[in-house]
Amino acid sequence: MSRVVTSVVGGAPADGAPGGEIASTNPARMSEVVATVGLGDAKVFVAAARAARAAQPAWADVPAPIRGRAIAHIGRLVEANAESLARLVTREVGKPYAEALGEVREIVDTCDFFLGEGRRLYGQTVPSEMPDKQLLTFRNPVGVVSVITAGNFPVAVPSWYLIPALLCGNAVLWKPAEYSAACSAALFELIIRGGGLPDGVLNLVLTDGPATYAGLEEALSGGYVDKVGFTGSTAVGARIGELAGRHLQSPCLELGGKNPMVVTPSAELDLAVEAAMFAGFGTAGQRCTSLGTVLVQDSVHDDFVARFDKATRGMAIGDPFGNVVYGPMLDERFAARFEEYLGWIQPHHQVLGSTGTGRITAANPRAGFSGDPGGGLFYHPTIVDGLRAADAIFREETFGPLVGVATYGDLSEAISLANEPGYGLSSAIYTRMPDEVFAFRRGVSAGMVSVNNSTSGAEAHLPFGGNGKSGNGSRQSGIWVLDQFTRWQSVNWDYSGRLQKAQMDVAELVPDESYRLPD
Ligand code: UN1
Repeated sequence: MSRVVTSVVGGAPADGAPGGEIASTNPARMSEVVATVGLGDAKVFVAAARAARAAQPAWADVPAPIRGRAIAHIGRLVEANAESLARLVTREVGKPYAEALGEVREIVDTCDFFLGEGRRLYGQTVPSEMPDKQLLTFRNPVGVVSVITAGNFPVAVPSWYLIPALLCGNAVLWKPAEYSAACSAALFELIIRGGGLPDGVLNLVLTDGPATYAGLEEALSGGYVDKVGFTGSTAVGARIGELAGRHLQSPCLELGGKNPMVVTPSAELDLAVEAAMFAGFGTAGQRCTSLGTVLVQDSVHDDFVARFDKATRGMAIGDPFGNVVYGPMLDERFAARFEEYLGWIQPHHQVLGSTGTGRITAANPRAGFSGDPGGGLFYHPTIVDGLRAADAIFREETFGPLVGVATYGDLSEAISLANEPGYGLSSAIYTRMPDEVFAFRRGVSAGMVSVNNSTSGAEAHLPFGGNGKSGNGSRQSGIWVLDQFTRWQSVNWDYSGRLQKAQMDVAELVPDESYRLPD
């Protein structure tokens, strides 16, 4: 069944499609249209920001524990609709159904965490340096938050922004990826209905990249947006950061990754192989936390690569409603870009992992493929061994089912290779040695470190975010994201009946500095 989706501004669906109409298709069966998307233009973006601006003060007046109740109800409604939302995720972006269910679970986990935050959202009472004076801190909502998200996690990652932003008393406009518009419209509906949200508190904006940028620029200049959250590529994140910076705002940026996994001689190799497969090829390698390069110590390289190659050749790929490790690419533009990355393979590389490279077709088959590859955007898993630090495949994110392998001698070399590409999102180390764990944790530039686990699969209540080309140091999830969606206000209250001047009118106790203990 195909549906029609449009922007929703101030509670009303936007008229027409000033930005044009596009079809969001099933990447496993490109002939199947999942939704017809009526795109808005920059004006729609600005109208949504203004609607949010108008709705925000009344929303901030709703007591935080009551906003927490709204989040609780959203979580329950998402849970009640988990299977149909997961099916839609699988149909629209091709994520295997088990993973899609996990993605929906992540929304519920996020709601479960923040429903209680409505009863906390603590400030502090702080002692003053003067008598009859109290110091207090309050968290105030930022105001209007504009959230721009990618389609590889079309519902979970948006919830990391939307749920805490709403809980904190902000109004939001959400611009999801066009190719996951049906999933976004479904989540939007669940949040609005589950939360009983007043019109304008959450707005949905469906625009393409240029209209989004133009709309954001205008909304920032007009003073209708106070905070930007963006998940997507490093290149676009840099532009968004530049734009927000011009308005003295620090955005919450969650960008790309070139996530390393270090395999040391003490590693349990089969466990490391299993993790490399899940981290490298799960979601067809299209997570920001996907494994980029395995850094294997010289002495275990051949053994690791032989096992990794064998396991990858045996991996199930195909229909995402089946029992597969991965299905199709998200969308045609990701498939096209992945083909460019495959063009970076050089003669000094050894390509392993499948019966071919590139798109899986009848003429370029993958042994054991489940279903008919013809109509979908399915790609061979590709292991590229023999990477050198100067290679593009080593240095750049290669969003798709491609894992590089390089070797190292000692751990300090592994750490410097891990940091070399300049990203810093996730990382992993396989070892049994505690000293190696702590040396790696300390030396790696990543915001997230897994020990004997995959680079992907972060839990919903730990700080999530990166450094360097992966982000500007902002963190999502758990208590840490509250600092993105609130601003601290400090209050001092003097009831002494006189003007007490800080630093000047303070009592001084006189120490006897010359005192020494008798021998
Ligand atoms: C992303 O790819 O943008 O840790 C987020 C993970 C997921 C989130 C990934 N929970 O892989």
